[in-house]
Order: sequence, then C-alpha cells, then structure tokens
Amino acid sequence: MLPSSKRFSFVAILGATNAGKSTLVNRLVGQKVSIVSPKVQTTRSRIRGLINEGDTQLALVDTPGIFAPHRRLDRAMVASAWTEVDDSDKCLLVLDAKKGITEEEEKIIQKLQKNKVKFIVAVNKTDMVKPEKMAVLLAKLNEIKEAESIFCISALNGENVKELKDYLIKSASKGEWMFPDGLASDLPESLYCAEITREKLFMYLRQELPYQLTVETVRFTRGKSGLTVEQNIVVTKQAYRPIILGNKGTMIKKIGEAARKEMIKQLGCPVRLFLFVQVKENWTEDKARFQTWGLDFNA
Ligand SMILES: Nc1nc2c(ncn2[C@@H]2O[C@H](COP(=O)(O)OP(=O)(O)OP(=O)(O)O)[C@@H](O)[C@H]2O)c(=O)[nH]1
Ligand SMILES: [Mg+2]
Repeated sequence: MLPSSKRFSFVAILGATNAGKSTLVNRLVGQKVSIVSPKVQTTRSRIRGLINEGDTQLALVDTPGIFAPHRRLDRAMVASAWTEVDDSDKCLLVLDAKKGITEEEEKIIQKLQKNKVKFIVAVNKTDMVKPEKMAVLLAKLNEIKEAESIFCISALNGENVKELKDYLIKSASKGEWMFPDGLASDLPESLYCAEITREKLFMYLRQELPYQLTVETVRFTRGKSGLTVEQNIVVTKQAYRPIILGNKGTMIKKIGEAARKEMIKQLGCPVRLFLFVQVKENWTEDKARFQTWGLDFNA
C-alpha cells in the first residue's frame, strides 16, 4: 500500500484579549465560525475552525484571550488557551499592532519562550498603524529567536492573510485528517447559535453586563419550515432582567432580531428564535456548564 500523502496540523491561535484572533480565524476559514466583538474577553472557550485544501487539513484553534484572571470562569478561559498551545502542532501568536508589545504581550512571549515553544507571529490591525510604528515593532519582534516567521496582516480587510494561510498549509505535518471534509467548524450548531446570540448581547448591552451572562440553547429542532431555536439568556441577578428586556421588550426584540438574521445568514435556512431571560445566581459556579464548553472547572 502506498503511504498516505495526507497532512494535518492543529494550529493554536494565541494572544492577548481583543488582538483579533477570532476575526483572523474567520478570515482564514472563509466563514464565520467564532464570534467577534469590540469588547475584551469575547471568546470563552476553544473554537476550532477548519481549513481543507488539497491533501492538507488545518484545525485552527481559536482560544480565549490571555488576561489576568479573577473569576473562576476567567481562570478556566485563560487555562484553556494555554492547554491548546500544549496540545497543538503549531502556535500562532496574534498581536495588535496598534497596542504593540505591552507588559501583557511580553508575559505571553516569555511564557512561550520558557516552554520552548516556537511560534509564528501575526501582527494584526496593520490597517490602523503608520509604517514608522510598524518598523519599530518589527525590529523588536525580529530579535525574538523563537519567532520562526512574522506576518503583518489585517484580519479585518484580509491583507496578507492569504500569505499566512499558505505558510500554515505548507508547514503542516504529515498525518491523517482528524475531521470530516467539508466542515468549517467542529462546534455543534446549537452551541454555535448560542454564541451568535451572545455576540449580539455583546453588541447591544453596555459595559459589564455581557460578562455576567451566558446563553444556552434549550431547544434546537429542524422541521419542514426550518429551524426552531429556543434559548435562555442566563443572568446572575434579577436586576439585569429589565435591562436585557428593555422598555416594553424593545431591547430583547432588537437582540433577537439581530441574532435570528445572523443565524439565517450563517446556517442558510429559515429560523424561528425564541429568547427568554432566566436568573441563575450561580451559573458561573456550575460545573456542568464548564464541561459543555470544554473548560476546566478547577483551573
Ligand atoms: N482595524 C482592525 N480591527 C480589527 C482587525 N482585526 C480585528 N479587529 C477588531 O478588533 C476587535 C476584536 O476582535 P476579535 O476577533 O473579537 O478579537 P479576539 O482576539 O478574538 O478577542 P477575545 O476573544 O476577546 O480575546 C473587533 O472589533 C474586530 O473587528 C484588523 O485587522 N483591523
Ligand atoms: Mg475571540
């Protein structure tokens, strides 16, 4: 029997929160697999985006941003990002060019160096930065010997993303594919729809509230007329209920409409969406929820 010519790699996408990791994963996959928002700490658990090209499959692992954790959920999010680095074949560090290398990025780089992890750097958001500032940042990055390759990209407008993708494909390891062909993500659709609603909550609600809530899909059925999706927006306090509902229900209506439209766009079928607000003071201490997300409760 001829040896298989298949190639496969897990690529962990790591970086500070808000660097543009999820935007980049979506751009590389060519489809929205991970939610994005202008606020920090949007991604809460590992999301795998898949690229299938020729003989090669790449599983891009979008991870929660690295930040100084306080709550149990925060700790689990940050721990999950580091676990993905250990479990992957390649590591892609995403930096925000506008922010540069602050103490936060330095800590991440130092930890990678300490663990002897070689990494590829994607300097993102170059569309927002003047060439002089870029030159200074690149000079600093060039001194890091663990950085095997550096790409200056814009995940938002796609600049240089094709070059980065080609590099990742070229450097994939030999091996059988881990996921079926034709999939863009391994996230079940019911969880994906919960993420879409969470994205709209991030979009419409101000300040701290998105961090106090989670979304769970409690019904996901496919019928002749399309999908019926029922979801609970779970909050920690009764006082948050009226904020999410809004005056005469206008806020939840807006959120529901935006989420429904996005589900239709991404899943390509009619969707009926029903949203409810539920108060569960202790959802952030619920072990089963952490398991659903693949997060370590005791991190
Ligand atoms: N101008 C510009 N904005 C970008 C670019 N890439 C991402 N963004 C914006 O940066 C913000 C954060 O993007 P995300 O993709 O959610 O960042 P993330 O690193 O996944 O963030 P967390 O999941 O919270 O860690 C969003 O408002 C994006 O639109 C880029 O290349 N240029
Ligand atoms: Mg993200």
